[in-house]
Amino acid sequence: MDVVTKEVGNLSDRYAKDGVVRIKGALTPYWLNRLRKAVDEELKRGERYFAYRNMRMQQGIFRDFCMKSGIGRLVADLGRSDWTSLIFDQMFVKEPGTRTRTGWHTDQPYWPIDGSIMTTWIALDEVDEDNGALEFIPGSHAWGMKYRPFITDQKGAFLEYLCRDDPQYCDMPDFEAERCKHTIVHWNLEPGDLLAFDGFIVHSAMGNRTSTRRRRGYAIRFALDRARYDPDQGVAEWLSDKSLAKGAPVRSDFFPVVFSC
Ligand SMILES: O=C(O)CCC(=O)C(=O)O
Repeated sequence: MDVVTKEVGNLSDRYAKDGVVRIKGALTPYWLNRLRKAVDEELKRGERYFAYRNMRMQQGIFRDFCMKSGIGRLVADLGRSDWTSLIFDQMFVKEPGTRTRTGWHTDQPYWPIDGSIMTTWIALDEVDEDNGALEFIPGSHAWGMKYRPFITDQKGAFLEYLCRDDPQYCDMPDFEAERCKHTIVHWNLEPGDLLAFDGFIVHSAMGNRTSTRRRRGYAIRFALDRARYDPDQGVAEWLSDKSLAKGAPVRSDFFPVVFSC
């Protein structure tokens, strides 16, 4: 059963330029309902905000969605890639009253992959500025900056930098303090809408200041054909794949191809 109810159309140009686009109504009710249930089941583990990841490794709804729903074709079309492979999936649930903003960051410096990664972030609830909308600086994916990874507290606020002496990284400016210097965008989302964004785009997520409206998001990270394995980059040991040489395209048993044209 296909995930998308719409074609990508001319969004590819915008994705290449801005590094982020929204696709309204991307999910069919079939997948939306199944993913919502699967997320609620997963939440029973009671982990911290960032810890719900790699659910795709187990048989079940998450894996089926990643591999069989048709989302790989959407990613390849949008990213103008001949194929796409699955890096990992992750869910982000901001409970009512979680006022902490997820700090401004870029994703890819955490991972051993250079070149193009696309995240699809799927809204499983209504999302807006009150309950944790994601914010982006369009075009920042093309600045050529590799910002230093950092660790955060349980809710996503900055704690301290990692890899302090590694010259491939530079420190991230305080984007929150200098908001007025940048164009910052966010979208209000309906359940089933999808944000697609580049692994190097500068982004953040607002806090959830509501008392009743949980915000569930399901994020999947895909490599495009221009991505290259780089074991010298990143801090996520759990993404290391000894079968890939430095510079190899990111496709293997561990990073399975989801779609190929
Ligand atoms: O959903 C969130 O709260 C943060 C998501 C995010 O930063 C990401 O997917 O890279």
